[in-house]
Amino acid sequence: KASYTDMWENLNLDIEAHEGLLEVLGKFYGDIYMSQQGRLQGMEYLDFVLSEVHGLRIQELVEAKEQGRKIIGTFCVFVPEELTLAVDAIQVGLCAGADAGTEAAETVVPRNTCALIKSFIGFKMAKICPYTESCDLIIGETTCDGKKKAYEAFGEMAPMYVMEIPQRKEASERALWKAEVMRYKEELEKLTGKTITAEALKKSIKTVNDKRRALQRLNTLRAAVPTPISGRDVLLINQVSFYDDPIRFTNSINTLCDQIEERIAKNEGIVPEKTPRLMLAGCPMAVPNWKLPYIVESSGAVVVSEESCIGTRNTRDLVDESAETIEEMIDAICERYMKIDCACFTPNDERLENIKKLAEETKVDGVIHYSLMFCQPYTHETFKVEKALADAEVPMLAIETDYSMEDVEQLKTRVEAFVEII
Ligand code: BJ8
Repeated sequence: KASYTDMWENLNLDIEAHEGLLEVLGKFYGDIYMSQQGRLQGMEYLDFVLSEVHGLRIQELVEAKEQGRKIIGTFCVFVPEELTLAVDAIQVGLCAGADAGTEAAETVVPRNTCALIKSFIGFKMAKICPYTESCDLIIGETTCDGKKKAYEAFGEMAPMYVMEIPQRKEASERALWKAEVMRYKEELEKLTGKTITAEALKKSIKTVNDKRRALQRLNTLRAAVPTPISGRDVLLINQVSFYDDPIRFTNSINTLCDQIEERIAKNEGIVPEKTPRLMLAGCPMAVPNWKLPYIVESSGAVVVSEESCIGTRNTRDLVDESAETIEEMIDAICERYMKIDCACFTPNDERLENIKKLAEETKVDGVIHYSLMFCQPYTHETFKVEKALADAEVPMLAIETDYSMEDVEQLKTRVEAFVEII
């Protein structure tokens, strides 16, 4: 503990504020996670990772930096981890899911900005995120207006690089995306002094695909009736996938999946067979935003799929592994990332098809569409998703909320009423 405090001081964290955050986080985790009955043994790994999320993992990053490796922070699943790994750098997600430093954040971005943006800015301004402070470069991206303008403010506080993300999927925009992927490659090479080789890129494509394959396996297994694992545990797994070492993470998730298979073979579930099954769809839930799954799972339902970037949007598609030259591999990477159905795209009809397909595959009784307050892209798509699901005769409840706990009771009442009618 003492050595961690030294490490946090060296990272220039506000030690007192950081202690406060860890305390709240620990309590929250105890209430939401440790209170669950019949959890799989493999979840102990996730509990350990989370308990050490500001400790051991940060120590690993510090040690990696001492060996000359670079740390890259990201806020969006559009940043190709394959390239980051190919220069032997480490990629970490910086999206934040807690109300912290909000007042400070509101001095540089408007109040009507979504909680996710205010949170990552607040974490930086309050000096409580050791990941942000460890980064050699932070990658922003021109997705929603809120984020792209916030990066202008954030760039005054941290080393930033912004990728241009297309908003449509025509040939001209695909060419733009390829140019941006190449520009990112050059930036990484400049930062690390390394040149990406075909061999390194092939290996990193496999590493990231393996991580996605493990998560796909998990998502396929949890579709069993009764579902073998809680939604909040799977959300945690998805959240940890943005912080942990990718190879270690993949191995742990595959071990967990082996245990899930045993559980399914015995027809055991984490909840009784008749428990209503729900999908959460919409905005990403960054760690420690466990509010909605907890509400759902204490209202007599279980979450069996997350249609979100901290969920299937990030794991559904793989990069084609048959490419041999760097040029072919870059094309394969570009193609895979252009399949992302973020609400920042217009039109974005693939998302509707993907939601209907996932609802069917995971045998849900209903969908909760989740938008963060002031998130224009996802709140707009609420209407379209509702219509598409109505056509497929799947009931939907639309929820708009933020990170505060003030509306928990009110949300619980709405979720309970929804669970009763489905
Ligand atoms: S690819 S979803 S990770 S942009 S909630 S900040 S959209 S106002 S997070 Fe996202 Fe990339 Fe898209 Fe995925 Fe803006 Fe909405 Fe806030 Fe959001």
